[in-house]
Amino acid sequence: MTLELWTSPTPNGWKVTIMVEEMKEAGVSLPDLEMRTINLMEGEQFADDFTARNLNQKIPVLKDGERCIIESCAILQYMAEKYPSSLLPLDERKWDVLPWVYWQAANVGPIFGNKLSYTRYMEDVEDIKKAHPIERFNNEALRLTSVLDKKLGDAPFVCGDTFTIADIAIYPWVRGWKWSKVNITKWPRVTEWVDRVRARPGVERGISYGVPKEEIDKWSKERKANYAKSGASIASNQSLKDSI
Ligand SMILES: N[C@@H](CCC(=O)N[C@@H](CS)C(=O)NCC(=O)O)C(=O)O
Repeated sequence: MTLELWTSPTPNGWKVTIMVEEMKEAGVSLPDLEMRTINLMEGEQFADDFTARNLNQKIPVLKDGERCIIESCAILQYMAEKYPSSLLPLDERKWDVLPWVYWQAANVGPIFGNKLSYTRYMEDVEDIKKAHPIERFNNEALRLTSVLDKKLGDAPFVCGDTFTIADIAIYPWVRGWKWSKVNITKWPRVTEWVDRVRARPGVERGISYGVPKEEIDKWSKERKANYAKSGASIASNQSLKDSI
């Protein structure tokens, strides 16, 4: 049965495309995968066909038969459990990994995401109104980076010697530190981990989804402007409704 992934080239979207490519690297034979890029700037996430798959109207969403799985980290866990590999142990050792996937979903994504929004996407908001959220989200992003540094210790990956879905969940937000202006360079173990994860062929293919090869790590001016425009349309209060 074909898997259908509706996604976009964004940090939450890249988690799943990295997962797909890392599963291939781990020797999993996946069913056919049909990918559809959702244009967030055009508001395709609010269309009826998208809402039927994800009431929360956000990418990514995976459809497997009649089941739609929403939330990037739930998709990582779903795929890891359905197609076993080294990316998640399925015995009790999974509890060394899953809490760090939840940690990402509850902390790293929202905090780095909010920092990014206030730093890059809210040009129309006066600086004085942005100062407090920028400071707060920046400080919390730095605190989370220091937690990641401690968790890594001297190990190559978040949960020890093996690359797992915890690395896949955390990496896409942390790798964008220059774009979100969260200065992680005080923690060399974190920057080395970013480089180590980036060097994996599966990660390279996963993050190149929707991005030309020469722009994977260094966006052109046009791409930056496009992301800023798309981010601004998402960050604007117009897209916040009190019902769907
Ligand atoms: N917690 C969700 C967050 C999903 C999310 O915020 N996706 C963004 C793109 S990275 C989105 O679809 N934004 C569109 C919008 O807010 O209208 C997950 O991890 O899947």
